[in-house]
Amino acid sequence: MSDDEIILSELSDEELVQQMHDDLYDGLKEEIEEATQILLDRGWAPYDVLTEALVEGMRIVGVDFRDGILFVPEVLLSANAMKAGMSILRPLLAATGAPKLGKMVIGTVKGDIHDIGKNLVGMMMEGAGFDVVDLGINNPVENYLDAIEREQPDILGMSALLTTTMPYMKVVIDTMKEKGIRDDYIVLVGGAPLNEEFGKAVGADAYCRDAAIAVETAKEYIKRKHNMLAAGG
Ligand code: B1M
Repeated sequence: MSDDEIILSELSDEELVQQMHDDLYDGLKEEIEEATQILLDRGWAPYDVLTEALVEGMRIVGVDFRDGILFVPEVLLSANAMKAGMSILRPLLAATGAPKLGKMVIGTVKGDIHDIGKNLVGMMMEGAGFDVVDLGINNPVENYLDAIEREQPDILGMSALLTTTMPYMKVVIDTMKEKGIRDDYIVLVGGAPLNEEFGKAVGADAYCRDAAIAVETAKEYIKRKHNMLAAGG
């Protein structure tokens, strides 16, 4: 059977999720949009659609990209399809009515144009009740500094997906230290090649493995900040 003959709405949930992995792999934006909507209409929680269908699909793309089976143009199509699905989920994830917890400025570091993970973190943070200011991709240190001065956030978030760009996080944090403003902000970092040790080494408050952990970590640090302020510290 060719893909054209598959009627997405007739597939079982399991088959549909499998089909979404295939469609993401093939960069089929409209199919991803349709299937995302079908799962939502069937009562799936937006977070489950996100993680089980879209993020898992992108993980599979990543494996074949690494192994030289997929190339940049194909992966760009996958990324576009993923973003189309995410844009359907975004308002649903953001509409939790959670009380405002704080503000985060987030951006991908200089030299790096990967933004799917960062966008996902932004969406989940919004959903948890944070205001999010997204600086986009390829941010030099000046962008972060301008944004924190302008926005006065509680949290600075940085994302990097390349081993060649992740050291730039240290440049940003060191510059904040030089200016004497490092301790005024909670600094959270994330991205596939990072780990906890790296987060500590660059002077971040915490490394966040995924978007859900970023939310938990942000809440935890905001709570600590409020407790310190209440104690007069
Ligand atoms: Co790129 N790429 N890519 N790529 N790409 C990777 C990262 C790679 C691991 C692929 C591979 O070889 N397996 C590899 C990096 C190897 C390395 O450095 N060790 C790689 C490479 C090599 C490259 C190029 C150099 C390829 C080339 O040109 N030859 C090039 C670099 C461009 C550049 O940035 N200068 C490149 C380009 C691209 C595309 C443009 C084609 C596209 C990006 C499109 C886009 O983002 N708009 C792309 C993609 C899609 C990927 C993979 C396949 C998928 C990334 C992704 O979106 N994952 C990726 C393979 C992989 O990661 N396994 C790969 C899904 C996303 C939900 O996960 O981003 O990890 P992730 O985010 C997670 C967590 O990491 C965390 O939470 C997120 C959600 O749970 N997180 C944070 C992320 N940021 C956070 C910030 C926080 C907290 C948590 O702040 C508080």
